[in-house]
Amino acid sequence: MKITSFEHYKEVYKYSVEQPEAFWAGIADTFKWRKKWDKVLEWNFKEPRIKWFEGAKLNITENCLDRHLDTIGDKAAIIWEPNDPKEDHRILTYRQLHDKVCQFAHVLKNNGAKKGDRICIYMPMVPELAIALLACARIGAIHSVVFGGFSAQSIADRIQDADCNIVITADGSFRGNKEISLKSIIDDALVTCPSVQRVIVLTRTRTPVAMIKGRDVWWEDEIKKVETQGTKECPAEEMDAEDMLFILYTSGSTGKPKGVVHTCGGYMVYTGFTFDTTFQYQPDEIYFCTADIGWITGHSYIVYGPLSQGATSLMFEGIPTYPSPGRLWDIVDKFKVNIIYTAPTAIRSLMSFGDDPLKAKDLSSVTKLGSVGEPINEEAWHWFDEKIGHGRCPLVDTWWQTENGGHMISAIAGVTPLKPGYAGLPLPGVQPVLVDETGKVIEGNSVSGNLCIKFPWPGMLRTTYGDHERCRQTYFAAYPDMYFTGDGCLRDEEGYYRITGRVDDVLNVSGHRIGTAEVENAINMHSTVVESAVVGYPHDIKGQGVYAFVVAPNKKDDEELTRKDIMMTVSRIIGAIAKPDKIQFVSGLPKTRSGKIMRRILRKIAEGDTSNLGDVSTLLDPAVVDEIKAGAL
Ligand code: 6R9
Repeated sequence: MKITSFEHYKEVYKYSVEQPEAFWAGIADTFKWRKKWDKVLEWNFKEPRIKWFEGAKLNITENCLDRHLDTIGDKAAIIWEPNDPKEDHRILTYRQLHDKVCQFAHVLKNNGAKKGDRICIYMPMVPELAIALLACARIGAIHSVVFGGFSAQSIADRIQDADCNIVITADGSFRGNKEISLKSIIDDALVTCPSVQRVIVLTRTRTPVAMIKGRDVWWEDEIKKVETQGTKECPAEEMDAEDMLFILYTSGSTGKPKGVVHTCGGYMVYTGFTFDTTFQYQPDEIYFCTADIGWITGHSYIVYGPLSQGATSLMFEGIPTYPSPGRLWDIVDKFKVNIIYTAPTAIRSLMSFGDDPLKAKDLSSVTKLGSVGEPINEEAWHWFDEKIGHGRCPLVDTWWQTENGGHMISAIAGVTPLKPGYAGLPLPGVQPVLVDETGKVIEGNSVSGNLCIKFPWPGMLRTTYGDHERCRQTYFAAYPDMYFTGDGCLRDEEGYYRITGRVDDVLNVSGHRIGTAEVENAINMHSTVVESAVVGYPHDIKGQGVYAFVVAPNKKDDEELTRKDIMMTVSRIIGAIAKPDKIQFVSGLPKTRSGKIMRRILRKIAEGDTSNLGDVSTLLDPAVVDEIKAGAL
């Protein structure tokens, strides 16, 4: 939706709140439906039960592919830049992408996939990853993408939770100067996953892999079979608006990640609408989102949102600093990128190399900038704005979550005012509220509290896979009739929102959500560890670092080695992304008489702020605090 001015935004926002059903029906009308809805919205946040566009029939891939063929069939849908700049880039037009998705949809069918099946995807950032997602959606199978940085154990947990019958992977992946053997990690995972009947393996790194007879097949061989069959078109499965589109696992305050469920109709409408609105996408623009498809940002803003809007989405296999810290800018220069959407952690990392990597790079094509994943500090905001946007590009700070499906609070590029450090105003249709500890809604401006949303939006999660009660407990039980985000937030004198970070036990490390309980469980698996407590601390590049206090009385003399062993344990159990940055061995943890760990104290110590630890009188053994303070890293 093109919003032309701040005044226009205010009008649209008002209408979207006063007549949400009419507003969203109007947006939904811009999509292609096999059959329109009987009812726009039915909801209660008690159970919760949320249905958007009930009775409507569609297939999201007809919106992302087929409907563009007559108009922009030859436009680039995906531009792919490989990890190694010496390798050729690839361009897939909408027509080519459509054909490849149809072809791979046939591969899935030939391998027994049916509507409603859950399919796990563990792949590098190559176009075939987008093709795999879309092919699942084409036949009505539910994809569950697992980020390439997760361990075999994490993959196994996710496959078992969703009872997947097919895995799509690759021999390996290239990331920077590293080569990761994805298939062998899958092999380890599958030892405990009897539900998996078939593994489809794409060739990427040509590293040797074990191919198990009757279970494993090569992607390329299967494509050849489809070619010999001569089947080209693959009619899209007709889906109900409320049928599941995908599951994506995310961390919360408890140990086990939850499978967030998104559905076909609402998610399509919401990601398409927010992509178009936030970035004010123009038909000839090249849009570059640096996220990985393994996270929600990649799902919504590399694949579904941009493609449903007929955009050109640039996809990058590697990392911003390889082979040099100017790589991202080389890519922007090479493809004359217009819109860059990235994360504060990447900005801070690139900032640390100074201005040299920017020399001789032509960034004049850039018109809009976006940030996502964590609060953006002002220094990073200004650097991005000045050095990359040359002070003439709107920089939108988009706040949202896996559970939200798409942008919730964000400036609209070139339309609503920008405030460094602020996500800004809610997008049309989004109704944020701040509540205090007792659940009372805090009215007015210049206030802060816990951020909730009081009215449904089409992109919101419907359940957590296989455990609806957990969904209710986590998001809808803290405050009656509201969705609780888990974030703290400030609303300034003008009504602009500034997200201050999580108020629960969830860390945000380099924009990745990590539950402290998850990391503690992994650390506690190490044989010499008795117990542990994990907190976050401010980290220059990552935003937050992981600080672990560990009780391991019988550890080996070599503390450094034990630290490494613990790191290795966490890598094996969760993945390298969750490795603690600091491990402090302590003789005991500060606990209350009822046995609760006082994290508040540990957080302060980890932050290096030990001057005022607050009331420690309820502690079982206050002396332990002095010891921990003295040994702080
Ligand atoms: C999209 C995504 C969600 C959590 C969220 C919040 C933090 C994301 C932010 C932001 C401040 C922003 N977060 N965007 N905080 N400003 N622009 O990142 O989803 O991985 O589920 O993380 O990330 O704390 O609750 P997800």
